[in-house]
Amino acid sequence: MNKLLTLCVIAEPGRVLLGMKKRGFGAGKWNGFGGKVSEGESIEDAAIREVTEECGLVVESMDAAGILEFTFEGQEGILEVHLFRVDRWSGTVAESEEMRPQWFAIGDIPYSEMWPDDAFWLPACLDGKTCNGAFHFAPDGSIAEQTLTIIE
Ligand code: 6U4
Repeated sequence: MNKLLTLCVIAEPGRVLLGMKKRGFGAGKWNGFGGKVSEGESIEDAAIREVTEECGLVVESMDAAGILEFTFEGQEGILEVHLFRVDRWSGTVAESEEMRPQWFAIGDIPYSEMWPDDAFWLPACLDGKTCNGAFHFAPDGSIAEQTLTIIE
């Protein structure tokens, strides 16, 4: 069975909020905000909950921006990551136990310190497009195979 996760891209014209993951899966990488969907929770509710837990902001408006599937050589299971674009929020950005948030200008996104798939879909996502894709990772962390469909 697929593991359901969320990933929120919090952006306003010219800049995007990323978090440095401090622990667990993907530690040491800049990433959007999200995590596992809990039992009985809707995917949208999970996305909104994770944003507040990880960076302190309260989502006021977001839209679904596609689904990305991640698989890993030699490992069972598929991570099914539901992508959301957050364009309105309230509250103030706060560091959490899990994430150190920081704003980046769109031209300064630190792709070399992010999951390697991000360089393929994040620019399109920031342009308001829908990204549906599948990325298969080799044991060294590189992308062995990929498909990506970008919908205007
Ligand atoms: P715990 O530690 O159980 O509280 P939780 O926050 O529920 O963790 P976590 O941190 O495992 O879940 O979620 C992983 C996050 O990383 C999700 O937002 C999805 C995201 N993610 C996973 N693979 C990714 C990839 N290849 N590219 C990417 N984000 C990815 O940009």
